[in-house]
Amino acid sequence: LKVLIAEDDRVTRRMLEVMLCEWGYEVSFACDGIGAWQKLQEPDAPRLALLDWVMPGMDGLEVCRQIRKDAGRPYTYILLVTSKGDRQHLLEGLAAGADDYLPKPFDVNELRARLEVGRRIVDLQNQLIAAREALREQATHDGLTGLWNRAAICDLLERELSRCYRGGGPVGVLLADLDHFKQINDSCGHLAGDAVLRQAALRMQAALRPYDSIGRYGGEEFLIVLPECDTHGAIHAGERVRLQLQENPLVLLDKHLSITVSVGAISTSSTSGQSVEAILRAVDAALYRAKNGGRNVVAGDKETGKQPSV
Ligand code: GH3
Ligand code: MG
Ligand code: MG
Ligand code: MG
Repeated sequence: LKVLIAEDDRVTRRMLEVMLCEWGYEVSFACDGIGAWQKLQEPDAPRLALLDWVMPGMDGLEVCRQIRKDAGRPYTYILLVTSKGDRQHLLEGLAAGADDYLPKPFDVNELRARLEVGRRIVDLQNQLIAAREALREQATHDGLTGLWNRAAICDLLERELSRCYRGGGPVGVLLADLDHFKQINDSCGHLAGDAVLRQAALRMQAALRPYDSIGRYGGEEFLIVLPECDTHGAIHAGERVRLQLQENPLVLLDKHLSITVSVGAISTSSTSGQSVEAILRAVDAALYRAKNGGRNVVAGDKETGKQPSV
């Protein structure tokens, strides 16, 4: 664990360095408050800080206050180490945002024990951050394919649409549905079906541009949002998705398995000012036409007509 030692006295700094290194901490230094403040704002800053109170420039108390103002960052555990040992100063230090307070001269074992307390708090917060990230991932991603889930891709579509209607470029929308997928489940089993879904999802994602988004809209249906994409571009992107599957058979238990996809492809450039619901209805209708057109087909808007590709 990284620890910042902010101490203007060279001898004390050196003494702390030797001890902390021996206890297994990775040490960095500041000789004054401003240096400490800067070090604690760096991207991979120490999460544990030993601050002296009296330092030139900015004192330890001011450093505490500044750090506590910055609520967006991971928590920094601060141990104030100072010759101001009376109760009044202790209260002032804690009020400024210090977590703990150790008067000089200090007992070496006490310093070590108090640093361990700080380490526990930092570890605890790391666990909380990891749990929060895992929850966020679960809330927005599909567990099977790792793509955006339905709620997340619909949110994304809504954001893109409002950007578009505020004067941005058109948004293309694809709805891709695997053809005769039920047969795979029926003949190879549900687990094999899951594996096919995962592989098909990766294939489709690979056919898109980095700033396009794909989510699992339903069982074997995928919604794709294409920023800055007109009707022609949407059909073109749909073709890329379709060909990606047609030309790269999936591998299942060492056997090749051909699977195709039907795609509805529309864009706001031909359906302006519509709600998310209307856009979803339009792309669903286009998908329906693709299925009726024989499957393994991309179909566009009613206005642009069916665009059979095989
Ligand atoms: P079509 O070409 O008309 O789209 O035919 P289809 O068989 O693909 O479509 P249908 O809607 O009849 O069947 C979809 C199947 O997808 C039925 C359902 O059991 C299966 N399915 C949905 N979600 C999952 C899943 O998470 N895993 C697996 N293995 N199968 C799923
Ligand atoms: Mg299907
Ligand atoms: Mg179906
Ligand atoms: Mg379906």
